Amino acid sequence: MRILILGGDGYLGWPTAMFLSVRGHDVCIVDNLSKRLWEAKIGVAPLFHLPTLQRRVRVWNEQTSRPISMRVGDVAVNHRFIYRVFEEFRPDGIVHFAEQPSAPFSMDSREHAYETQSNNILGTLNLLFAMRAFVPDAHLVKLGTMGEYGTPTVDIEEGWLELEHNGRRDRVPYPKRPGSFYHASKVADSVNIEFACRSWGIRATDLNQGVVYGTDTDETLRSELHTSFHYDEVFGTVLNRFVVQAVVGIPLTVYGRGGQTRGFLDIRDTLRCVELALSKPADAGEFRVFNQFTEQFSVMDLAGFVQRAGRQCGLDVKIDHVPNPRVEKEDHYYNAWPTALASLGLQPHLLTDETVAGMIRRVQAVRDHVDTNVIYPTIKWRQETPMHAGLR
Ligand code: NAD
Ligand code: USQ
Repeated sequence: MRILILGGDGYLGWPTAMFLSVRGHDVCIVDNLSKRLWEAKIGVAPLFHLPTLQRRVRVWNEQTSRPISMRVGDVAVNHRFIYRVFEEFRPDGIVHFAEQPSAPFSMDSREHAYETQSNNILGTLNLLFAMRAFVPDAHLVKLGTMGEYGTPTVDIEEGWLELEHNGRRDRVPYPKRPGSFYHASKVADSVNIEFACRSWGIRATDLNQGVVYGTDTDETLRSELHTSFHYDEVFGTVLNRFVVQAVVGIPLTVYGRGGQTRGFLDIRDTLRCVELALSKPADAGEFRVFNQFTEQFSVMDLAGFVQRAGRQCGLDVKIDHVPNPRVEKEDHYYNAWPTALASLGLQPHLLTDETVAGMIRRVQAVRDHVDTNVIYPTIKWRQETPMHAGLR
């Protein structure tokens, strides 16, 4: 299959590109390197030194018989660029990771909320028009988020809800209640993609993915091919952050009471889920939604894993309940199911103390690279960050 990976320089995009290449697909990466610019602007860096995208692709192509191609360009602001890529590469499958992925980033100022929404929503819009113009039969696999649903007091379905109202029935998109301007951008994407499927007959799978954890996949363990792993307050996800905090001896930053419950998955399962979605494309005109996570945990559950695994690694891990910078429920009902991916055959890597101990050992090897100044949360959902107060 000819597969275009948009956002192929990122934490998930780069391992996915290598994973699909190994499995015999013809892979082309597109990225505008904006993540590297955002990192530089706010003063954070991935934990493992990241070679340029050009170098990683060169190293991969030298080491394997399955060359990956790449194009540097912007999906959101340059529709001519993305049209050209579609016209020349003619993908069968498009995996769309190319968005600003951080909730805190989207909440720290008007400027970053605007940048997040324009980048994410308009990028997806350009993509839909490119598909219609050049590959109307191709399959879009779009990375959405479980955070589109929020934390309702009823069960979360997979994208759609059978509704009975005043004696009539309908199948409607599941109600959304995003928890940040970032999560809201994903809701807008879903609305636009569903509309394009209904109107133009496009095939799409919206992967409502939970929070990803993990340092490595089989391919990233090769020299110079690791991925962009973050632990800072902006781009680090919770378990990845906790592992790094444990290694450098900072008490785990549990926000508030820590009863916040989410769906989680191992980075290796992200790759497999994308592959499964690509292998069984949506029908023409179908907007298919998969909940992409493997287990539900509360933040305190995760802190428990890190404490136990830390003990195995000789670390005395403490927990700190820091004031919650976000507006979110800290103790709530949460019941969602990842039924579709399981029925396609996903065999998940479930979280164990050993998985976390493995992450701890990997981080211990680069302990000196950790910048402890970027860990504590400063971006508050209710207040403007002082750094950005002047940027209105
Ligand atoms: P990432 O920031 O590491 O990767 C995104 C990549 O897209 C970056 O390399 C960036 O430079 C590129 N990009 C952004 N805007 C672009 C544009 N306009 N044109 C071209 N390239 C652009 O993020 P990630 O953690 O790998 O997440 C990938 C996707 O998965 C995102 O859409 C994110 O919202 C979604 N997601 C991530 C997680 C998670 O826990 N990491 C969970 C659920 C969903
Ligand atoms: N949290 C802590 N302490 C921390 C960091 C986070 O208690 O140090 C809590 C948060 O308050 C939240 C939960 O952990 O309740 C998850 O936070 P997160 O930063 O790991 O995840 P989130 O902001 O939701 O975003 C991440 C990815 C995003 C993806 C989303 C999936 O950055 O790209 O869309 O996970 S989901 O959460 O299912 O929407």
